[in-house]
Formats: sequence, structure tokens, C-alpha cells
Amino acid sequence: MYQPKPEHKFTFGLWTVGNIGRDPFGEPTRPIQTPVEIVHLLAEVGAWGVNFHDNDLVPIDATPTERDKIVSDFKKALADTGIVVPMATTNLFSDPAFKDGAFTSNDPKVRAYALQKTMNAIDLGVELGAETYVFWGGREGVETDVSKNLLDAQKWFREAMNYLCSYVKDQNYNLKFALEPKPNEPRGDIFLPTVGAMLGFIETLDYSEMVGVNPEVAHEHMAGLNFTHHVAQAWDAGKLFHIDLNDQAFGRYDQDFRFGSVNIKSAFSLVKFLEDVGYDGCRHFDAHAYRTSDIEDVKAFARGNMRTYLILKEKAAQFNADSEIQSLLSEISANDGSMNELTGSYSSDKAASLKSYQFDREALGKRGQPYERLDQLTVELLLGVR
Ligand code: GCO
Ligand code: MN
Ligand code: MN
Repeated sequence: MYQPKPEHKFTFGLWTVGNIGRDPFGEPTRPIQTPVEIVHLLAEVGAWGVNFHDNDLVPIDATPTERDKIVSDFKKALADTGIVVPMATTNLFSDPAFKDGAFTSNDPKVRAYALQKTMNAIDLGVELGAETYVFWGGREGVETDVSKNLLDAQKWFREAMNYLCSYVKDQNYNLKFALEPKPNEPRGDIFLPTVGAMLGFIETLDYSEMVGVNPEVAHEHMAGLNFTHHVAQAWDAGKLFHIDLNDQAFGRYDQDFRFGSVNIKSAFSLVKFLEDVGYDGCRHFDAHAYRTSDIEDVKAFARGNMRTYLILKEKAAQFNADSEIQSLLSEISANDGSMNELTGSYSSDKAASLKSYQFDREALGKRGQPYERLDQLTVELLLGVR
């Protein structure tokens, strides 16, 4: 019943199920799996697609011959399994060259190298079928504000995005960009830390229509914010080009837990939102298994992400069909139409009428809202007793 299907567009990065369990305090706990092995694992668990950073697939120091062999083996694995590549991205954070950022590094040679690396990575992604290109500015930031001119940093990032949009147009690639905000980690502060900040920045670009956002659950949660509200804003702006699903306890380190494993109510509100509006982009799980997992448990982790999404999707449909819940919702948003003449789009007549209208302020304040009842019904629905 909760079987993943291609229409769900469930995807994983090579770096997610391929995570080897290294953390700042300890060595890897799992063996390295090759990209080909990961593609087969994803097919086995029922995923639809795989995403990658350039260097998840082709090591940064590979020779052209090595590159060609890796890419052709990978293409064969894709053809053998039917797994697709809808998104690709660049690793602009692992190499020491990027220790002060890539497009916003203070060093102009690093900024130029970042552009070169990204153009090559875009070519690779497009060769494998990607139509969305993600930019996560992992090291675009500072530890100390005195180290960087903040206006220069914004200008450099804008120039890089404009340059790369022009490159994509020049190549006639069918590719859109999705910028992924994160407040911190690995930098003390990362520039453009939230979805709202990124949406504001996008409007300053030369080809803003090509550029949207890739919000991630954990990133808004790290900042103590409501993720679904940010997704709604991105959707409203026509900018929800991609989404990274995972989970994260508020106020903790960057956890990348399995989707729905920590904040089940938030996960429900997110899935309900995406399904209600008809989001039809990728549902990408940017998470990894606990460090204690072996490869069998990594498969359970991968299946769990998709299964929880599908269970929550069913719960959202149940919520929408529940007559008690729906009648509470109609009561809450009841509208007798009496304000239509006074509100909506502005006219000076309306404004004059509204200014002279007599409101019964006391009655407005006395009206109760049955949100406790509504929330309890929602909790009971989620707990499976409804
Ligand atoms: C993180 C980010 C990354 C990006 C990835 C794709 O917190 O490390 O979420 O996983 O999503 O680099 O751009
Ligand atoms: Mn993340
Ligand atoms: Mn991410």
C-alpha cells in the first residue's frame, strides 16, 4: 500500500545512502559503496532517481580517461535499473581551496576556479539528464564578520549566478537553478541563511525566472523556524523548484535524520501542503542513516523515508475527507460575504465606506476559535485512532 512509484518522484543523493558514517569525532562505520552499487541499492528499495555532486561520481583528481569510464559505468547502471538523474550539483565545499567559500571567497582565483568547476559539473549533470541544478553555498560565509566585505560577497555571488545562467543559456541547456539556503554549518554563518533571504536575492538576478529555491527541512529547523511556512512562501512566489526532505531536532547540530523521524506534526503539515497544492517536483531525501547502521539498515532508512512520506500523504487525504474536521474548518473560515463590498481590491469609495463602517469590536473579540478541538482531532488522526 505504501509502495513508492515513479510518479512520487522519490530521489536520493549518492551522498545520502552512500554516507559512510564519518563524523567530526569518529572514523567511518560503513564501507564505501561505488556509484554503481548505490544506483542498484536505490533500485532495490524502490526509489525513482539519484542526484549527485560532481565529485560523488567523478573524483576531483580523476584523469579524463578515468572520468569517461566512471560515467559510462554509471550510465549503464542507470539503464539497467531505470533510475533517472533529475538533479545535479557541485561540490564547492570539500576541497581546501574552498575553505573561505567558492563564489564569495576573498580570493579572485578561487572565485574563478569555482565558476570553472561548476561549468564542468553542469556539463556532467546535463549529460546524465539533470534538469535542475542545485546550489548549496556550504562555505559561502564567515566565522568573523571583519573578514569579508558583506556587500562584496553579495555582489560576487550575484555575478556568479548571472555568469552561470548565461552559460546555461549559451549552451541551450534545459536547466533551472535551485538555491539552497542554510543558516550555518560548516561556516559560523552562511550567507542568505533562510528561504526568505534567498527569495529576496533571486529577484536581483539577471535571469531570475531561471532561478528558484531548494528548501531543506533541517535548515529552517536549525534556525528555529517553521519550514512549511517557508515552503508556502516559495510556492506562492512560483519558486519551489526542488525540495530536500529530512528531519532535525530544533537547536541541535546538523542531524540529517530520516524524514518524519523527529517532528511528525511538522512533517504532516509539509506533506499536506505539498499534496494539497499539487507540487509535482522531486521529493529528494537529503538525509543519512544513523552512524550505527550497516548497509541493510541503510536500506531500511531509505525505505523509511519514502514510506513515512506516503503514510503522511494518506493521512492528509484522510484529514481532507474527515467530516468533523472539515466542518470545524468551515466554521472557522465562515464568510457571510458582508465585507466583500469593503475589502479586496482598493477603490476610494470602498475606503470611504470602510472608514465609516461600525464594527462590533466586543463581539469580534468574544468569538472563540475551536483550534483545540481541531488540533486534537489532527493528533488523533496522526496517532491512528481516528
Ligand atoms: C548540507 C546540505 C547538502 C546539500 C547538497 C546538495 O546540509 O550539507 O543539505 O547536503 O543539499 O550539497 O547541494
Ligand atoms: Mn542539509
Ligand atoms: Mn540539502
